[in-house]
Amino acid sequence: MDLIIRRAAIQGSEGLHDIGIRGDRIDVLTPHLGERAPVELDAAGSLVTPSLVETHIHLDAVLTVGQPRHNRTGSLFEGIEIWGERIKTLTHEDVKQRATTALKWMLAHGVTHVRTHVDVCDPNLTALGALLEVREDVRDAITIQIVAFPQQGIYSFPDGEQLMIRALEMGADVVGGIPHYEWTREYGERDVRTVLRLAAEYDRPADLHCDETDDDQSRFLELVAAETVRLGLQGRVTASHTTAMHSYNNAYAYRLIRWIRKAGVHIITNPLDNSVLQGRFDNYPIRRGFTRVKELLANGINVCIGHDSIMDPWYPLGVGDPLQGCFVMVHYGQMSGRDELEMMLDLVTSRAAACFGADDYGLGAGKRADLVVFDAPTAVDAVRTMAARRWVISRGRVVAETQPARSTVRWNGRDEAVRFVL
Ligand code: 17E
Ligand code: FE2
Repeated sequence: MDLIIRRAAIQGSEGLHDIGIRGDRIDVLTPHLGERAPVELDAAGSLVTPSLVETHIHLDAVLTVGQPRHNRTGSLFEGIEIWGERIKTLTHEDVKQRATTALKWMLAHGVTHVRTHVDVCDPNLTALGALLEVREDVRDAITIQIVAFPQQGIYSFPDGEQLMIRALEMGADVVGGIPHYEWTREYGERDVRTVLRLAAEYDRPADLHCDETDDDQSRFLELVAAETVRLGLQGRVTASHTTAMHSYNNAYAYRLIRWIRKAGVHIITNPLDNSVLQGRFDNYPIRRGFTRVKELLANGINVCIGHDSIMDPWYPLGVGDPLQGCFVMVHYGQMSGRDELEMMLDLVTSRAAACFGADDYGLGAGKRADLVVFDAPTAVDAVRTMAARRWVISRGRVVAETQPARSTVRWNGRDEAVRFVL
């Protein structure tokens, strides 16, 4: 063995396990591994999971908060306006530097797979050029998928369709879209049809920003599902945000959810951004503008959580930790039932990996050794305490390490450690 993780708690298994890693693969999981390895990590009863998968982030925009100005209304639309100004001053180095910094933050939180949108509404495709290089630079630790994302619309921006095609020719991995933001309903329909046609023609997955609005009349997801079925793309298509679903009437939502299931469309919800972006045009009571995660899951649809933004025109906070999305979702989506809490981590691990199409992912012999050791004994504790990622392993190598904070209280004249676990 090259690396052994000892005394790991594993979701769904009784007792502790040793995990033996040879090269970039998990070789064996067993209660006790007799042999030694040059690197041995003692999980000491802490949770070990497959690494985290970030399915939705805008790496071209990360760390631009306040440039050239802050978002005063907090709306998605002001965010897009500000970004439309900032994109004009993008340089290759600027994008590479910010994206790389954010990727390091994510890696330290256990993320080894990242799907990033990159705005292609730029005749120079500056950000795309930079992120294609970043994708290669980080390949040994992080697998990146780049989505050609038409932020201003495919038909509401000059030569939008040509830019999408150029981006795919240059090497974008995934076809993006934004039907609800196109100038008209008809342009929005063309947006969806084009995205899925390109996905079929170029044999790439599709991931559209879809119905990210509080407008209950924004109903492009049904067309995404229909075109997915018509073109035989089941399992290869993702709809991100889908916040309008919050506001649909129940009869319509019922029908739509059955249709999404039939089409095998993955749904990505972005609790961090959408908790602050949605409902900005409401008087009290203010809608949450959150897609129907409970119902989607109950109907067998694959749902995962994306971060969306780190310190950009849409969301001024963030440290690149997918667990923050889980934490907010528990509250905002009222997913505090015991079963819900226990599966929350899956929305940034196994479910996210299914959406991403990650190869050889999981905790089993023969799978790639992409793993996280949490400073917490269970998945619920990990989300509750936003536990430090003690070690992150990518392709069998330790790529990040965190020293957890240790608290003591002075209690009756003595120092006493406080661990925040039962
Ligand atoms: N662009 C968009 O259309 N929606 C978002 N939530 C972000 C960028 C972050
Ligand atoms: Fe997004």
